[in-house]
Amino acid sequence: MSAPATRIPFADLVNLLQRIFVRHGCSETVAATLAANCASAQRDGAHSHGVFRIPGYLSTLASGWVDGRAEPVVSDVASGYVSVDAAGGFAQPALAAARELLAGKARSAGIAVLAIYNSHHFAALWPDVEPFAEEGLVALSVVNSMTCVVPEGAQRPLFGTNPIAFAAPCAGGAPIVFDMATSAMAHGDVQIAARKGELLPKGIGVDREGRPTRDPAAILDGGALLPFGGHKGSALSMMVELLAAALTGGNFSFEFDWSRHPGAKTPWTGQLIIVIDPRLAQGERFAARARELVRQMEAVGVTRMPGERRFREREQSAREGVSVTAEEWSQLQTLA
Ligand code: NDP
Ligand code: PYC
Repeated sequence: MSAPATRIPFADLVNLLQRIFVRHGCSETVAATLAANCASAQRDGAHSHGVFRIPGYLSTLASGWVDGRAEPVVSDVASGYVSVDAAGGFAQPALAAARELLAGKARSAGIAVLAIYNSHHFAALWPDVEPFAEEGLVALSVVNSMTCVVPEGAQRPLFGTNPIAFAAPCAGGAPIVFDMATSAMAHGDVQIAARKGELLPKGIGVDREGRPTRDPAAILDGGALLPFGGHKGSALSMMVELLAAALTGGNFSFEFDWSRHPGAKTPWTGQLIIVIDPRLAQGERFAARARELVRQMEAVGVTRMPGERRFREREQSAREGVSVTAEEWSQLQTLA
C-alpha cells in the first residue's frame, strides 16, 4: 500500500521543479516555464502530465535528445501569422517567446496563427490555451506526438495521441476549456494504469499482434492505441498531423527517430495555435452567448462541463496545497 499523499503549497512545488530542471540541464527561463506548466497540471489533478512526467523529462534531457537551453527564434511572417523555430527545445518556451506578438496580432486582425516547429511537447495542452480565454480571446491548439495510434482501418500504428485543446471566455465565470487526446486514452494514462496493474476499458488498444486487449502493459510493449470514436477520432488525429506538422514545418509523429537517444521520451514535432478576438465583431456578446449556451446545457441536464473537474481541483489545491504522493515528494527532493 502506498503512503498517503502530502499537500504542498503551489509556489513551493514550482520552485522545487524549477530547481530540478536547472540541475538537469535547463536554462533558468526554460526551467521556470516547464516548472510552472508541470506544477499547474499537478495542481489541477491532471496527473498524466503532472510530476509523473518529471523522470521522462530528465531522462530525455540526459539523452541529449532535447535542448533544455534552446533559444526560440520568432518570425513575424504576416499580419496574422507568427512562426517559431523552437531550436530543438520545448514548445512552451517557444509559445512564451511569441505570445505577446501573437495576441497583439489577434487583437488587431481578429485572428492570428502561431506555428511552432522543431519543438518537443510533453505536457497537457490546456495551459497553452486557457490564459488566452482569461484575456477574452478564443484559442484552439493542436500538437502531434509519437507513433502509437492505429488509424481507422489500418494494421499498424502511425498517428500520435495528438491532442486538441480549446478555450473560450464565458461571461460571469471561468472560461470554457476542453483538452483531449484524439486517441481513446492518453499514453500517459496507459502508463499510469500499467503501473497500478489496472485493466483498461474495452476499445482502448491492441497488443503487438493487433488483437484487442485491456492490458495496458500489452499496449505499451509493442501494442498500440486506437483513435477515440473510430473513423471520427482518426480523422481528427489526421487533421492534427496536418496542422501541427505539415503546416508548421515540424515532424509528423512517425518521422523522428529517437533510437540513438536511449531514455528519450519527448516527441519532436510541432504545434499550431489559433487565437481569435471575438470582441472585434461581437463586442462582449460572445462571452454572453457562451454563458447562454452553458445555461441551456445545464437546463437539459449537463452537470459537469469540461474543465470543471480541473477548476474544482485547483480551488482545493489553493485551499489545502497541491496533492503529491509521499513517494513522488521524496523522489522530487532527491532529484533537486
Ligand atoms: P480526458 O479524457 O481525461 O478529458 C478530456 C476532456 O474532457 C477534458 O477537458 C475533461 O475535463 C473533459 N471531461 C472528462 N470527463 C468528462 C465528463 N464526464 N463530462 C464532461 N467533460 C469531461 O483527457 P485525455 O485523457 O484525452 O487527455 C489527457 C491529457 O493528456 C490532456 O491534457 C492532453 O493535452 C494530454 N496529452 C498530451 C499530449 C502531448 O503530446 N503533449 C498527447 C496526448 C495527450 P477535465 O479536465 O475537467 O477533466
Ligand atoms: O499522454 O499521450 C500522451 C502524451 C504524449 C506526449 C506527451 N503526452
